[in-house]
Amino acid sequence: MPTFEAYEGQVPAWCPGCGNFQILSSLKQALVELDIEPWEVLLVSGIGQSGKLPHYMKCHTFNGLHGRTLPVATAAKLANDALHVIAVAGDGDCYGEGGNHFIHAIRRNPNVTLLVHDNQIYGLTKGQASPTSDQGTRSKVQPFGSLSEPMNPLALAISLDCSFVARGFAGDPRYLKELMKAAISHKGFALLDILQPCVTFNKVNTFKWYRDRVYKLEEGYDPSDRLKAFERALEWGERIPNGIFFKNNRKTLEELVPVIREKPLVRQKFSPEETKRELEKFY
Ligand SMILES: Cc1ncc(C[n+]2csc(CCOP(=O)(O)OP(=O)(O)O)c2C)c(N)n1
Ligand code: SF4
Repeated sequence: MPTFEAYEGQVPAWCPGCGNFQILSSLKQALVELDIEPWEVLLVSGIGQSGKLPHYMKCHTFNGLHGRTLPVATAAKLANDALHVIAVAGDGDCYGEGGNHFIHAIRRNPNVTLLVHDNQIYGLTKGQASPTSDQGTRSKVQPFGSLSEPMNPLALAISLDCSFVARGFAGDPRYLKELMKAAISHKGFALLDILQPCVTFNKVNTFKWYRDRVYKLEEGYDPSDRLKAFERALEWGERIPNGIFFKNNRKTLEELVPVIREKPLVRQKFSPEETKRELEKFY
């Protein structure tokens, strides 16, 4: 049986009170409750405060370039489908720098879990407006307020028929842990967007601001109804729904790629001589 302590990594360097702490503890607890051992997990991240999360856990980890979380996670899953591959990203990291990868990972549908620490701000680089910042968000580099419309990652994911689309809140770690368990257990690409207060740079979307607005999708809500899911994903403002918005059963990328359908790459015979011979045909 895995333990919470077995997953403990370095001491976090986040600001005291940051919403990232609850995301970290919820993830460890979710993995323990799913009976997944640390050596069965690969955590992939890009750059940012969210990108540091793998440093604070003990399991396989890969910390890559800003915005490049998903291509790395997809490749790792194709190479070794025995691993639970979990990609973590910030809203800037995933929806800004990595926006194109976000769209195409949804289309490809690898069996990867994506956790987005959505603090509606670029945290590590000191609070510039991000793709999910509300229009009018003021910062040192947006003194007149952000001019752009915010992006709605859930609505975008649903419009692309994403296999699993959910939203959680760092201020409700118990429910967040349950959503993480559902996302990790889902077969196919799973997006869990997590409302994560940045206590240092985002003075609007605070724990209290979210607590006053966040509510759970009602019992009996049907996550297979794509149009209804889209409608609920558009709800933002005085009331912000949390829960599993949408789910479907598409074939995963691993099931579709002919060369790995039977056996993942790590379990296939590798012959450097044969590879050389094949490559020489293209010289
Ligand atoms: C291609 C590229 N562009 C910009 C940067 C600079 N940069 C590093 S971290 C960061 C912001 C991270 O914000 P976000 O992804 O929202 O994550 P957070 O820190 O809020 O968790 C930026 C712009 C970079 N490292 N690489
Ligand atoms: S700057 Fe914001 S996101 Fe980064 S550690 Fe501090 S509170 Fe968290």
